[in-house]
Amino acid sequence: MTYHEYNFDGLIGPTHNYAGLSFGNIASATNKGAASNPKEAALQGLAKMRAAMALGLKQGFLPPQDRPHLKTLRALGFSGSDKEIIEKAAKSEPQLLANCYAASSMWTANAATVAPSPDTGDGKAHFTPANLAANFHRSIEADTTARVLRHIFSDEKFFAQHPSLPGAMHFGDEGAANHGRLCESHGEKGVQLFVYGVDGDRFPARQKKRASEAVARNHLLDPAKTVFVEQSKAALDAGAFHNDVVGVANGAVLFLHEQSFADPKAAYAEIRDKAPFVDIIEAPANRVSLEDCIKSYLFNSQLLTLPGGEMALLLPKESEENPAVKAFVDETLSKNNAINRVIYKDVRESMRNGGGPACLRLRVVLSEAEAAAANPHFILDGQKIAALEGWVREHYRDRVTPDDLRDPAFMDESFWAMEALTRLLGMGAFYDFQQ
Ligand code: SUG
Repeated sequence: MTYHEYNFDGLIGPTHNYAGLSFGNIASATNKGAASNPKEAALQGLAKMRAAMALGLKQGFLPPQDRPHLKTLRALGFSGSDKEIIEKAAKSEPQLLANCYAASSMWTANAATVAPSPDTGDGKAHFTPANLAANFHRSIEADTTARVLRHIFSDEKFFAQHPSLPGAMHFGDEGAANHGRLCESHGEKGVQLFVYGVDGDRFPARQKKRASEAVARNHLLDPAKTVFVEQSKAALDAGAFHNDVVGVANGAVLFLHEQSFADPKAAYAEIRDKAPFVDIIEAPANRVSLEDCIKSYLFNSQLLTLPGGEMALLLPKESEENPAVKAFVDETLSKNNAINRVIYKDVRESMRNGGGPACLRLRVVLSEAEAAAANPHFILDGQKIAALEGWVREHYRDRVTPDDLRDPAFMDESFWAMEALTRLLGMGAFYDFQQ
């Protein structure tokens, strides 16, 4: 059976803005209050999807969530018409309103953890939406994410959909951003690598070990093919709020910073034991500092196996602009190892909130039969991506400031856009605001 990796990117929503909501995410804090450009953001995201498709790769997307999330505001005691809810929240709780306006579902690496069918005990592909308990604005994504995943991967013959983990931060789970898979080819049984954190001196850890263990149990993974590794506090405190800021795995390659793991020697030994084929490519700290990693998002790249078997690194422009990082990337390529192609893409609007190319996608490895069972509206071709670009051009603003969130007209525009999207994608009355 032939398997392919599908990247499901988050379609960036019309309320994309910079509200400084994520403690421990340095870009989010630095850009708090800046003007955003949702139209540019969404088009940059779609251009990245086009670049992957041009490489001959399979590309899907997850739709944005409805924001402002009035259901949450109502649950928190704001009442009246939709307009009144926005006005009251803007007046008394502007920060809460900003949380309910976040377009953060764009970072679909945090949507869920996915185990492809070759790795699971029952031969189905398993999905667990992340509870994202560490940040309020993200925790309100989990319900709709579960609905989206069930909508796209609904066939129970092929797909097992789990609820997000209970217990809030006790089982804090951030999805695939702290999870990787090593394999000899996508369709062979792989080794699943879960990275968890322990609170640093400066920043809290979002992913708990017990959460990763629970996901592994639910996904019926083979313990002999599963590795749990602690992230280093140095990386966390430097701003690696998710492990995918300091490392990425694809196929047989683990590409990471020397200071990613708390005990790299022990971690590499276990990984090599369980995945003897692994090729570990490490960036030494004396070549690329953790600070350069966080600024450039070198490891928040997409490491992609191309149809001809080559491996490409899709990096953000910020990596090309950082001399130490660029030199390291050039050297990695010149060494003639498994990574042999580099593409730099501009996703600056997302980067300013701490989300690089890898944050913007959820990897789902599917057999041809599984792909045929998935909802075709969410798997892209040239025509569908052009339709999404047209939708963005028609509905999105090119400038949003914190003050715009107070204006009920912005809410109306966002809901009109989402309404049009549900029509385009045949989703029916899918979102909470349509109930
Ligand atoms: O959860 N930023 C996101 C970025 C997520 C990046 N994802 C991965 N590394 N996989 C976060 O911190 C900022 C929103 C704001 O501040 O307006 C935000 O949610």
